[in-house]
Amino acid sequence: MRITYYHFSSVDSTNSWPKRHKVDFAKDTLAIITADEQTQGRGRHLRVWHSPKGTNIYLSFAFFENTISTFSPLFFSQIAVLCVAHVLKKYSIEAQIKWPNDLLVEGKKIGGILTEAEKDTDDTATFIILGIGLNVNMTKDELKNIPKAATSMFIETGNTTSLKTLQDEIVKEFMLLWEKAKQEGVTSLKNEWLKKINWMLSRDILIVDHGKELKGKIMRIEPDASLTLLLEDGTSYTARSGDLFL
Ligand code: BT5
Repeated sequence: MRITYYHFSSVDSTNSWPKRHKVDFAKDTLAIITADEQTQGRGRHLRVWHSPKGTNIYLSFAFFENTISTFSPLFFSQIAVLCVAHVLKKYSIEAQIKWPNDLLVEGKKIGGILTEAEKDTDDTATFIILGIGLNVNMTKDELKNIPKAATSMFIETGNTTSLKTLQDEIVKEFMLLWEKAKQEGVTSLKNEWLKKINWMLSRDILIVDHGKELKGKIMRIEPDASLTLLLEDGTSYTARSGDLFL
């Protein structure tokens, strides 16, 4: 697959930019969009992703995947989160995955994945955008602007990290995992994802799914990332998306 890089010193969002330029992308090309800052960095459900200049990774992979592919957008999201976890490990940072795809270090968020997918007009391909936000050199003071507990590689290791090196490592690892999935199938990657998320089993949680608030204990998390809760009234509920509060 050909790779085309787009780098911006400033962009609204590395996910929004490829969405606007979708028609310009070739079907056999992987576009990698990076930026020094995002002026409208987004989390899920249009939440703000804090994206100060020159201090963090803001990177999106954008590509077309044939609709008959066995790799779903959600599976790519699992690859993306594992990829970042592997790269963090090279810097001696042990990250946990919080459902569905947050990266935490001891309960504090260090990164997140925003996965978006649009069917092509002729319905033969899906345009997938995987946005990775990773806090790299953010200081304690800068992290104070984030409403929830957050951390950065700098806070965890005491060292500043080259953004360029880190970006190259993320791209390399992502390509490696994608190739592995093509060669060996999805099972081992999904199992690794499950292993990294299994710490959440039996936890009492609250999920907000499509506006509904559900309290219960996590009974199962499946390889396809669906999560089953045992609710307080004894019934069960399976969620495929939503916000989870521990
Ligand atoms: C996510 O959303 O965790 C997905 C974040 C994806 C960001 C990347 S950056 C490159 C690409 N371009 C974009 O525009 N987005 C992607 P969510 O699970 O909804 O979490 C959002 C919540 O995380 C916010 O409501 C804050 O509480 C918190 N937050 C915001 N900025 C943060 C940061 N820099 N570090 C840690 N937590 C943050």
